[in-house]
Amino acid sequence: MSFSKVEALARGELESLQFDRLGFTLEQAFKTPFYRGRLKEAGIGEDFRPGSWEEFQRLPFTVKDDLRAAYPVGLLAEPHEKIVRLHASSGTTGIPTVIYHTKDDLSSWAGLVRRSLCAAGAGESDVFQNMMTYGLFTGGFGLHYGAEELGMLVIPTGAGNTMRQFRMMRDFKTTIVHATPSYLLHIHEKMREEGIGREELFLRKAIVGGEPHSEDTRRKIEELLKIDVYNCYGLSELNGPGVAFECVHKAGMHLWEDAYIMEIIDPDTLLPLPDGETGELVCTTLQRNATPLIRYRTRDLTRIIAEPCACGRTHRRIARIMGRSDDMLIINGVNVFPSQIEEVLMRSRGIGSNYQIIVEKAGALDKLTVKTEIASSAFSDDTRSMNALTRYIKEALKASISINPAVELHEPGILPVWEGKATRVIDTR
Ligand code: DLL
Repeated sequence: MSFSKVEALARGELESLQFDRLGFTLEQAFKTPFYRGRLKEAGIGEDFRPGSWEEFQRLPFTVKDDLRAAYPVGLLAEPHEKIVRLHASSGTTGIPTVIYHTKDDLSSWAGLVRRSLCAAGAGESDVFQNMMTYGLFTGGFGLHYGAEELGMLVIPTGAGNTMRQFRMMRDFKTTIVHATPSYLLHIHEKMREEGIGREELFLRKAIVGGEPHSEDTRRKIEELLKIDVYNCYGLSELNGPGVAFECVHKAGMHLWEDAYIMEIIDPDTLLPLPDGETGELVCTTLQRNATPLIRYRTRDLTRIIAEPCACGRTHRRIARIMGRSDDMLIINGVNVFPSQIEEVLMRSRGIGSNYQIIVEKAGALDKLTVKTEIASSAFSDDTRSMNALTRYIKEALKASISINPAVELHEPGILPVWEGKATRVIDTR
């Protein structure tokens, strides 16, 4: 066994560690303007320390919109001098959600990632090529430091520039890559197109995450690229990648329960569901100084696998994410809310009120097309002015959602009209 004692604590010990650390989280939470108000509203005093799961459930939930409302510093529990980094992700409107980190926060995150990579069979002789975007998105930086801590040689290529990725993989004998599943499929297509043989590469494993994918997709990547693929789950609000990770048995992802309390709730009644039933994953942070989160509703649908795992780790697993309980789209790993697109269209002069958002597969990648009607007053046969309007919408969308959509403008009255609830999003992936 090559894992630390905390990964194999007996259930009772793990739970008492959780309750201890929950005390710390509540202490931190009371330092933030947001939770001071929210906990007071819920009748929770500063000395409240749950001693049972029933008591724990008295704590209120936190949702993404709360983070938005608390922007920029309402959820900050530490003085400015202690903060060394922040990450942000898109919200339902232009206001991002922001998570701050102290040095200790980054170090515990790196520790979780290190153990995750170990669980997937990575070691210090591996060469790790990180094909996830480095930036406000947590995919790049998230695995980077844990991979270094494990002692791997880390190549921070970031996303895209596929020909350069090949060169790096070949010249530095990359053995493990980290990417979205769709990018790995794209890599395979590109290899075929460019005549790059599998034998030129030294790959043995891939870590995939950041977007939903099925067991069939995993199998397809494994067969096409002849590598061993591991699922990695996370979200920026809970650090990023490394919240839950598959071990070599690939039978669900161990969610690190010394760092998070996990619950599965019914998204309608908000009541907890028993292990094995599918519902929404809710997590409470246990080790975070700068931005503690209490009962954060991830909107991701999954179930808890409580049976012991053959690897010997006692942290319970979650099943592959089955979907979301909100309307967030994940397009090539980037989170997009339909409301962000609507907002751009509705504030653009010359655009009518009917539109459609089409998400489909184009090869291995996702393609986003925004079809919108032109306002009757603005419609003209002059292609130059219509092209300028298309360009304007494209750029405004790119600025808002960080991805480049195809934009189609239509004459008024062309797109389907909805009598009831409009189906704006057509996702055929
Ligand atoms: O996607 C963090 C991440 C990066 C995880 C790289 C793994 C690898 P966000 O941009 O905040 O953070 O998006 C989080 O992406 O709530 C899920 O809906 C989805 N997601 C992330 N990983 C998986 C996965 C990063 N393995 C949202 N399977 C989450 C299915 C996933 N969905």
